[in-house]
Amino acid sequence: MTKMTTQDFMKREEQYGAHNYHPLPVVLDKGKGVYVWDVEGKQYYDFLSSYSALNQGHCHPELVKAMSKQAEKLALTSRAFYNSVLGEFEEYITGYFGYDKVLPMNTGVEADETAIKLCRKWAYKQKGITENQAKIIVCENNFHGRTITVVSMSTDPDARKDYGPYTPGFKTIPYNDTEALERELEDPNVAGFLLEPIQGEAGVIVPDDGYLRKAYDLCKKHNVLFIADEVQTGMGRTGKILACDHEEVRPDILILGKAISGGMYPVSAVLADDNIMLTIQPGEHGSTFGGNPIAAKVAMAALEVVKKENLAENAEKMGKIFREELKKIQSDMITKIRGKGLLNAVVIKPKNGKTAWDVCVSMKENGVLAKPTHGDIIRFAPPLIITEKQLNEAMDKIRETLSEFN
Ligand code: IF1
Repeated sequence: MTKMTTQDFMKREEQYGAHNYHPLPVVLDKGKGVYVWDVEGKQYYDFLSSYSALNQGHCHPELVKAMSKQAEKLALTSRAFYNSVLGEFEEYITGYFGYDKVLPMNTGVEADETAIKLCRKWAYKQKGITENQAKIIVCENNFHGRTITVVSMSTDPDARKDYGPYTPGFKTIPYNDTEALERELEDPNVAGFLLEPIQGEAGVIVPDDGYLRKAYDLCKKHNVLFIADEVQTGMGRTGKILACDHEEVRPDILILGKAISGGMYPVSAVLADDNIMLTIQPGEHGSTFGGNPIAAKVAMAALEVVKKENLAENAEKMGKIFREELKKIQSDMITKIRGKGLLNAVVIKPKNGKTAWDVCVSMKENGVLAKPTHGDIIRFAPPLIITEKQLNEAMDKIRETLSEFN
């Protein structure tokens, strides 16, 4: 049996897998901490962290242990029965974030869908909006996942084209624009405002200081729920446990995913207080795997690691160094640098026909993995455990890569 090459692995996926992604030409085989290795044994710095699901790093020993231990004991019960782990997780995570209750799901988009359902239930049963008239305000260039309802809120043609008919009940306003929000809030049928505290997929769009606080206050003034999607920005990524913490905003509905499990297992969650959460009664929402024992144990371990290893503080410190070092790079391809904590992005101007994609392929050759979004933006999001020494070494590789295009 001859050893398979990188090409062999890629060809096989091409042949048998749907073509809903265009991956960078690298085949990963192993991960540990901030590093991944490909099938040819080459080592890379992972500067994507699976879109910020791996804040704790690849295969964190605490998470592997939590997962394997529970997997040998009880993996799944469904919610038809109680189990000995779910309540422990519910008590832990509601205490961690300071909410009355949690509704556990699996993927980020399921948590967004759950938040939309909760918001609508609250609209009809608490706010008194007429049935089927509830509206939720979202922002242009949002990304909240890929189900039909969630892409119905999207303004990105790639995310929504040819998926109609779309779910009604959403109003779109520009991001980082509280006047536009205030105008929309005049409509008494508005039930919620759903946003990312920093827009990830749009290219790490950081709103003005005070935007979250002002938007929250406007929602409260109009009895509208402020719903924060912290699937990508949460778990320490932006230098605080939650991005909303930078402005001491406490969302009415908090949406978590990705790094809530440290990338070890699909776990997501929606947190809210009783007046919102109890609008859903038994039999009105659910999920086969939502809140399963493995998810519960892994999530508790992942949340613990964020605090025990001071990941938010490290993200704040390393993010500052990273942006400072990026700014020193002499390259006319870099037109913008932006971000918060270790969620950063660089806007790349094409040069001699070379684009952000070519920069990412060259960075891969030099041992750093990152991927462009929307063609010209490279997102840099390493695991939050990265040390200054590792950051500097990765920085040297990024610097070297850009100098190749000069
Ligand atoms: C892809 C990026 C995209 C998210 C926010 C909910 C979800 C996501 C703020 C849904 C998921 C992932 C999905 C993945 C690439 C990545 C992503 F923004 F992170 F870069 F696509 F926009 N809310 N983001 O970022 O969570 O259902 O995927 O668990 O779909 O290509 P999910």
